[in-house]
Amino acid sequence: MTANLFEDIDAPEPAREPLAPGAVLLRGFACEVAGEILEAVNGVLAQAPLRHLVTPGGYTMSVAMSNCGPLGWVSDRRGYRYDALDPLSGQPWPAMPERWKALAARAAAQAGFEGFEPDACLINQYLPGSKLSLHQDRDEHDFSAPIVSVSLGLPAVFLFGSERRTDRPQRYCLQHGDVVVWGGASRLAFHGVAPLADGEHSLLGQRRINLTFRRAG
Ligand code: MD6
Ligand code: FE
Repeated sequence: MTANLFEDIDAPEPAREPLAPGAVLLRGFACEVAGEILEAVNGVLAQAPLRHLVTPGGYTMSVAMSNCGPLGWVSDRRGYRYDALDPLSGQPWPAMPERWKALAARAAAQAGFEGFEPDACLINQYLPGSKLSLHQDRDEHDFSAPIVSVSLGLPAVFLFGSERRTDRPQRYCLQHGDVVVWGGASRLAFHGVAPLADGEHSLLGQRRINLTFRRAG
């Protein structure tokens, strides 16, 4: 078989930027399906609206959140946890679209985590000024599964440190369509999002939407 230079150009390997052992940034991985994802986001949010959760310490988060899938991440004065019911409605969270699960599994596989089956998808909305303080994702039962994070809309500065809160984090600009996969040795790394800068995105306006897929139960 002759090598075809043009085939390589037509079907490039996604750019894979290692952030740390077990953590990979897949640039533009979700670009092609972004429009379709956003339509489904609107459907989910019509059933389970965005809301500002209160932390156990009594602060109201600047990021607005909702969930879909069998489990949803919630926070209130009693703590952080996953719950099968939306506390606003008392109803189960909306179903996770099959196409989202497939995208998350493909991204995880690209990063070396085969067989990822998310049971929770946290939807985060950032407006200019919204931020997420450094934290670890540690409310899931099983840390062997990675987390897959899809960024849409305005760009954000993602802070990524180590398992020690005191280590100064690295900064990465996450653009529309970028996907971060996070697991293995990095599963408990501290991370956060710097205050969102003003801007206008052609599909999302003055917003950033982030989807994080988890195996929580
Ligand atoms: C965000 N993401 O990007 C917030 N957590 O809006 C997260 O907190 C996060 O991107 C675990 C793994 C990847 C993430
Ligand atoms: Fe997180």
